[in-house]
Amino acid sequence: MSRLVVVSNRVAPIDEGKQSAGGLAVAVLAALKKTGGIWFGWSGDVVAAPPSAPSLTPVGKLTYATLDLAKRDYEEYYNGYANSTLWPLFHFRLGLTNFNRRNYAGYQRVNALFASKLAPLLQPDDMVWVHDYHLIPFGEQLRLIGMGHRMGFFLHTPFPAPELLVALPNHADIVRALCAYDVVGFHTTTDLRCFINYIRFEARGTVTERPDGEGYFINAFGRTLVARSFPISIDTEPLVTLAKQAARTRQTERLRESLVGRDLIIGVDRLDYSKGLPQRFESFHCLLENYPANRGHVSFLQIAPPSRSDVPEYIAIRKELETLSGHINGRFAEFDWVPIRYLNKSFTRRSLAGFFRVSAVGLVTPLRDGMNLVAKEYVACQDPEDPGVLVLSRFAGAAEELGDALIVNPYDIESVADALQRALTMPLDERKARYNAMMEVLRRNDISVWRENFVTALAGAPYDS
Ligand code: GDG
Repeated sequence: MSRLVVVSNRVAPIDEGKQSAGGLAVAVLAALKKTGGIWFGWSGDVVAAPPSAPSLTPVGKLTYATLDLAKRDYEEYYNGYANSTLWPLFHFRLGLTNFNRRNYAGYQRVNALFASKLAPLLQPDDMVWVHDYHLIPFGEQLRLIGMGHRMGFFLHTPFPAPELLVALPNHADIVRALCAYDVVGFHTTTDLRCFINYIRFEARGTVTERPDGEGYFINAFGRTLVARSFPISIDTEPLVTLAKQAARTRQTERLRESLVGRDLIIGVDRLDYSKGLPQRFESFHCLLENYPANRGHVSFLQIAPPSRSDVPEYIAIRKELETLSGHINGRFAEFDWVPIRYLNKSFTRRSLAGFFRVSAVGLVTPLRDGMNLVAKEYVACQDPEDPGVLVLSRFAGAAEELGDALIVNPYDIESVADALQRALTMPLDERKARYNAMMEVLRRNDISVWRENFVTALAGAPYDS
């Protein structure tokens, strides 16, 4: 079996006892443990003079290989091109997309630097699996220095419609870099279609459906590769078990007691403008305006740990949410009831599982999201005998699979309020039917299926010959 080498922007050596490991880390680790290999990327540290070689931490058959970033690289590559150019553009937010040549050069420079540091660690038969928008040029850079390995890339964000992508000054370079991989994976068929449309109509490449139906052969920029959707998922069964246990913890009990018979709506998101939080707060406001019987009887718990706090747009959205929650609470709160509980901090996975289980409604309303794992986690954490209802944005990748949620348009504030009212009053039979249908999907496609499908597609490379 070939060794797997995983490359992602952040590598956090995982303390397995810790509850905070996210789904991706769990999935990647399981694969790495099976095949042995390397997990390579940024350490998360910014230093004045980064060491020239990666720091290597062997754990069994797996080696963590991490590099520190210089301040300038952190600014140009990470805060700059990755998070101020590609992230907003890939989330269809042209108005928030900042472009300058300095950041683009920094992005290319760090990708080339990282590729040159990984190359000496590679063995001939290794498969290299690169993750996310920070590292699109990584594979091309590896090829430029003579690495002929099988290389795959998975995009965790949406892929933008070509009409938006062409606004990026170096769009052709970015797509050419994607075509340096042997397999390019997206969450949804919508993302895949956007990529295919770019290849057909902008790059003038050819696209042929694979005879086995598993994606498409792409011929472009002098290469042949496979493009396919691989909807990421969660570690379903362990989460079901965790939620059952978490239902009885002291913390979950305290949350339940604090509700004194009221219903809880829950949202859990990184504090990011892609998650539609202002619109979500407005929708809850609208629920209280249009359905006044909910006043004093329904609370909304929004957990939003801060992220990317150095980027101005993230500072702005934080302020906006503070103003909005203050305004809504000021308007409706009573001496014994606060409508919005807005928390800028993170909780353990166990705590979140307990909170999800207690909540009558999971409110997941991104304006655009690659998949959105919270939607899937909320469903998996429900009590099968008395499940809550998921209200889900049509613009989350998860909506392609979770059609039994109440699907909403997050821009349409009043219709989201209507959906919340419907969720809060939904009969048990309907709640169960929807829950069972969604659990069927989550059991069929869990995180191991996602990982196996991608690794199998990569093992079949090269597709050139
Ligand atoms: C990107 C894409 C795609 C959140 N708060 C806490 C916490 N979380 C966990 C959630 C979930 C994860 O973080 C967030 O995943 P999402 O998928 O919802 O969103 P992004 O962070 O934007 O992820 C997204 C994903 O990559 C995977 O490809 O689905 O579209 O944007 O697991 O539970 N975990 C803990 N405490 C918190 O307070 N422990």
